[in-house]
Amino acid sequence: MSAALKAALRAEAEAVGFAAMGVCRPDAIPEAAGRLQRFVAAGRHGQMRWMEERMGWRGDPSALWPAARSVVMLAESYTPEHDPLDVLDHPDRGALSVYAGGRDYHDVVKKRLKRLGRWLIERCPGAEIKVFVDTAPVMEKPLAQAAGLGWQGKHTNLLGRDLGNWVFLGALFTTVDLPPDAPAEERCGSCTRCLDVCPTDAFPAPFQLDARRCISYLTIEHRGPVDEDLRPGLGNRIYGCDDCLAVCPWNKFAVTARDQRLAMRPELRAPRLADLARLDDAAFRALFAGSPVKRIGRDRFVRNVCYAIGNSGDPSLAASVTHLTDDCDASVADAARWARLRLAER
Ligand code: B12
Ligand code: SF4
Ligand code: SF4
Repeated sequence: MSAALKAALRAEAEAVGFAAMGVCRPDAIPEAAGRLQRFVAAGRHGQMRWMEERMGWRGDPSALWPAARSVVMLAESYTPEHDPLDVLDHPDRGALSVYAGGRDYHDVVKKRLKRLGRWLIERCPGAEIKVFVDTAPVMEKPLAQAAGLGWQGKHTNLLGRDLGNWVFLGALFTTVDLPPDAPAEERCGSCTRCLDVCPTDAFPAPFQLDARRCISYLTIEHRGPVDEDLRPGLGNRIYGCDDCLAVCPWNKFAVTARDQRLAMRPELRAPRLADLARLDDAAFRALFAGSPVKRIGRDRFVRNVCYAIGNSGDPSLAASVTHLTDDCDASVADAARWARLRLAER
């Protein structure tokens, strides 16, 4: 175990652009497996059936890769320069979540992790590494807390005293034995801002989320029509949701994003819903090339745009969904008909 190696690794992590680094042991999150099991048993993962697979690995990093000796957790800041909630006051515009307005963080963070991993291997011949961002069966938030980066707030995301909550997480597992950091303590105190602001009441209790009610899940992960009861709560949010993140008081101290590729493209800050309703497959792919939005495909995206138009309260927008009422995609057609009906009711 080398404290000097860890200090040099931390300096390198900062040099390649990460906002923070911490280390924990692979067995540092013994409570996570049970919490994950309860989350899945209660059905809170909705259609994300992949969460039911490889639960043993997800809940226990030492089962995922028994040779790993250390888990290095990294945070990449994407703190926005604008107030992401401003667009909610413009119902003829679509609100895209900040993380989706720039380059896909999966690519950006993974490249950085690989660079850091190569640095470590060069200094420790024979060492092995594996890097993970988001999609692997790894519980990144409890690991980041165990590695001292910050704590899981009542909104369930990781936040830190100097980091705020606008951070992506990445993990570097390694066979190198590095001294662990002390886990971070929870500092939400009596604050409940994130719980109170949630438009769809997605928190059954502090620190717990029912993904089935979360707009991020409904607009990104959920296939098929969204329950009619939940559609009004979406407002004009057409990809993800930032409300619970944006109100957190710890963001006052947040480090700013260093990688401008993650900054929101100006044309995606408040795009006109009427323009988005016209996107065909090719235009959708051209607009969202390199962005995480492309992952959901034109149909789910336009379905979300129709819900937002239905929620706009602006009857002049009804004409922009007329051509979609007989769309090849059944969810788009259903959403367009719903939007017209809702606007006509006004
Ligand atoms: C599935 C998933 C989702 C789902 C479910 C989210 C969720 N909270 O579980 C949906 C689609 C809704 C989602 C949404 C978002 N996501 Co997401 N998502 C994930 C993913 C792939 C897995 C998370 C997971 O394991 N959930 C299962 C539950 C059981 O885990 P958990 O939230 O950690 O649950 C803990 C609490 O419930 C807690 N707990 C339970 N009871 C109690 C009681 C007490 C007292 C305490 C202290 C704790 C506690 O213990 C559990 C285990 O630690 C991770 C990437 C990864 N591989 O980890 C990204 C990740 C969590 N997502 C991320 C982001 C950015 C988002 C969004 C902000 C995107 C957006 N703007 O729309 C939203 C935020 C919504 C929210 N309020 O959480 C980032 C979060 C970064 C951060 N700072 O934490 C991650 C880490 C991806 C990444 N690599 O950066 N996401
Ligand atoms: S992301 Fe939005 S819908 Fe989901 S929990 Fe946070 S405020 Fe609620
Ligand atoms: S808004 Fe308040 S309760 Fe929610 S995560 Fe931030 S400090 Fe914690």
